[in-house]
Amino acid sequence: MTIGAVGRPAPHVHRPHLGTAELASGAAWVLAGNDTGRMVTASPRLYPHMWSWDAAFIMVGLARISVDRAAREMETLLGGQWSDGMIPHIVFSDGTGYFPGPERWETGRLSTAAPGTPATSGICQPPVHAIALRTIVDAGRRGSAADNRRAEELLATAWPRLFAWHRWLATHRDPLGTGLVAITHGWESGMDNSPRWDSAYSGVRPGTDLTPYTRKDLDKVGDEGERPTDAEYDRYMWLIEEMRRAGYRPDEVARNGSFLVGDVFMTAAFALACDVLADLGEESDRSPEQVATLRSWAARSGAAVAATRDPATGLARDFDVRADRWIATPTIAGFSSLLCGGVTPEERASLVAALEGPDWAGHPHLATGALPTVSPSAAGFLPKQYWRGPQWPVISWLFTWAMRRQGLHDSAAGIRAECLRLVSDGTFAEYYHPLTGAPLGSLSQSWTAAVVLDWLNEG
Ligand code: 2M8
Repeated sequence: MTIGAVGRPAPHVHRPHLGTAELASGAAWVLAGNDTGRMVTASPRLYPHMWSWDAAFIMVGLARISVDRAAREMETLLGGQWSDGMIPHIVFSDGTGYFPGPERWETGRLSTAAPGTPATSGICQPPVHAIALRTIVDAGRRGSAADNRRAEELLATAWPRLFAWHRWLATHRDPLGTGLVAITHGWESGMDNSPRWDSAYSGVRPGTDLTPYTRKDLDKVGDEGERPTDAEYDRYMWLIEEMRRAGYRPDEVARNGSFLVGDVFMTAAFALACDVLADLGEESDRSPEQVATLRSWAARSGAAVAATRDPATGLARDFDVRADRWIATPTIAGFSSLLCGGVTPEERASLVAALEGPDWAGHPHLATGALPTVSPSAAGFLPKQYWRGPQWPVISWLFTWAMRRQGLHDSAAGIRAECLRLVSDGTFAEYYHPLTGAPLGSLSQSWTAAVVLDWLNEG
């Protein structure tokens, strides 16, 4: 094992350790506190709106409290869906204090597909929503007659909307024609400043006519070392500027935008979600053709992830379409095949061994074995910087959920136990310092509370 940026063992830090009942009530309290009635915002101060993939994980937690409240969250999200099928990455509340807000995106004015209300952003995020629908339907079937009815009603209305969303991705985000889903902005990956995107962002050159802006995130996160840099923000804003000029037309953005990367994690989430949506479709007598289409997208995208495998490490790699080159940075996305399958049993076993091994969750200096976002052995590992190393409980949850579907119960149980140890301080942080277990970013982050609640309520 090589030791990169991590050259020292974790300092011993004393943190509170809540019991199961206290942790569960704390998680429910966070979700209630962030609930505006119309949506559970991603966090109280830093993110006062609804984010697409946060909302999906939040629904998973809400389904443990109230099927109706979880169903309403899905309805709010789908209320922001564009007429072409895209689910935007933000559905804005009336809250202020977040940049870029609706006045920077102006999707209602510039795009023919965006709704006038609610105001939304003009990009998307990983398509994990079918997983949320699955968990709401399951909670309904376990619950009262009223819960069951509510969940089945939601299934009937949401299923075609999610099918349209998946069709949008299959149609507009497959530039190579292989099933590898591409993103047009690093924010679409959900892993905003992951080192996965560094080389692709080096090709994004903000124009001198970039409209000036003021960041608002640094007012809320005291230590700016936990957030992306100003240079990164300039590029984020420039890509939005390009999209505005293209009227957010998806094919034009994919053809001409400065950033286009085949994202293995997004692709794996898509493949998994297609299968989940197909299962739900079969159970509810949806069109057999649409179910078959979902299965074929799942198989194609699962195979596309497997085909990116780095022969040297066995990890999946993103592909920079603009620069025509592989991106082999060792991040958690390298394990994407564990989300969607499509690899041989031997390849899967070696991925699990690597994930649990000394370069990842089994690194001897980690405070807990929750999944780090970058290998602690890698030179680019930055333990407190956002998507460049910290542990995000929601990512561990997604892996455990998907790994169980593939029969990897022991590994999933191990990750769950380590994550619960990490979050037992009750802060429900956005992300955690892998070497000390210290909470970082926003506290009372909804998706952290939601996945903890789900884990704690597992039968
Ligand atoms: C973070 O992203 C937003 C931009 O979308 C931001 O930093 O302003 C990411 O962690 C993203 O994955 C997440 O959905 C969002 C809200 O929690 O915050």
